[in-house]
Amino acid sequence: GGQNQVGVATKTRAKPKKPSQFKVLMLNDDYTPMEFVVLVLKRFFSMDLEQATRVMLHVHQKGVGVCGIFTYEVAETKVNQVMDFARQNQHPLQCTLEKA
Ligand code: TYC
Repeated sequence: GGQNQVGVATKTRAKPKKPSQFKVLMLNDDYTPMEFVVLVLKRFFSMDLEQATRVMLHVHQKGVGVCGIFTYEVAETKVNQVMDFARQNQHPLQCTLEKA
C-alpha cells in the first residue's frame, strides 16, 4: 500500500466487511408434533419454553418462521443438526437457510 509515486498516496487497505448473515427458517408440515418442534427450538436455538412455543405456533399458523440469524457456517450447522435430529425421530420437519 501507501505511495507508488511521489506525493500520490493510494489506499490499498482491505475494507473490513461484515460477514453475510443467514436466516434459519423452520417450515410447517402436518405431521411433526408441536412438542417436538418446541424441543428443537429449545435444544438448537437456545430458546426458553415461552419463546419456543411462540415461534412454533407462528410456523404452524403462517407456514414458515425464523429460528435465528447467523453466519453461513453456523446457520448451515444448525440446519444439519435439526434435519438429523428430525430424521432420527422419524419426523418430516424441514429447516432451511436464506440470505438475510
Ligand atoms: N403443524 C404441526 C401439527 O399440527 C406442528 C408443526 C409446527 C410442525 C411447526 C412443524 O415447523 C413446524 N402437529
